[in-house]
Amino acid sequence: AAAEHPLSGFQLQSVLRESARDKTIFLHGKVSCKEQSADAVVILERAPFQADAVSRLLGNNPEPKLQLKNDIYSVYHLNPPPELNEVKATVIHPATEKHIKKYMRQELYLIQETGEDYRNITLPFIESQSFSIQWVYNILEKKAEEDRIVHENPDQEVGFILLPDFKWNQKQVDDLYLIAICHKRGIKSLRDLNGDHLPLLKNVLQEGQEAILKQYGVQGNHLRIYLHYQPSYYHLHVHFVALGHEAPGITVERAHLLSDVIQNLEMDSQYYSKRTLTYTLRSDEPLLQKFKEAGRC
Ligand code: M7G
Repeated sequence: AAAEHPLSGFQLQSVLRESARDKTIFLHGKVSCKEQSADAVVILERAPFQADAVSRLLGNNPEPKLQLKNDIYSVYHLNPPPELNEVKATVIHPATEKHIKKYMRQELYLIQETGEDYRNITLPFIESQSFSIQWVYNILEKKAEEDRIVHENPDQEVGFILLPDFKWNQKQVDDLYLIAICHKRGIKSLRDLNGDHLPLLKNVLQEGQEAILKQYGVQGNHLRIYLHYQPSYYHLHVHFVALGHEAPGITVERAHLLSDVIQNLEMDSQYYSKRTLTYTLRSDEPLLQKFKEAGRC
């Protein structure tokens, strides 16, 4: 049975992190399959409420249990019907050490990476790593998630694919989350962008907003559209997230608004190869070690 889906053979090793506020738990486990055992990361998340389903939860609830009543205040426990009690499970299997560490809560350090630091420390480090972006190529080559594509501009220089991020269950637009993945290969991150990429970036901004309005009825001024630096995956992609949704990774030191990126490149086409970029690294990240060795933090 374990071969059918990795959840059935999952044996818990440790809780990497949990958040009562976000209703999520991050688990590290082993999955045994054909006498082999591989690491797995499983993220469990309670689904957000859908406005159109709450009347079923309130009106038809057979036996709400009263917990507390005081003056005009009362608290009940409800028993939701199964379809409103969904738990989303994201599975990474087989998971690498880097996946496991990514979800572990750890002390953070702020790095101020100059253009020179990037060329001397960060770039050689990224190039020495083999963190697979096969999932990105699968999307671009229509080998995976083809049925989920919301919009495509097929041009290999200035085109991209827009599709739901796997963080989003697509059931409500409150936590809408899509990613635009550019067709052009070799643009690792924000650092590689220059004035030549403006047509690509403008297409992503313009066509991405239009497609989301058409498909989901969400206006561009209700979207937070940004790139991460550092990203987890070094192939250029842009996050499109509902403005009201506090997605992980929208901190000031990680998210760079696409509209700002475009303006900066319009003012100076070499902007991102020159300026100091600030970001955090976790205490066990090898890149932090490289900065320490170079006496840069
Ligand atoms: P990132 O800025 O490189 O790193 O974004 P982050 O994951 O630390 O934010 C990559 C984005 O791609 C994230 O929002 C992921 O949730 C999303 N993502 C990752 N994978 C492996 C997949 C996938 O297989 N399919 C889809 N649709 N999205 C993914």
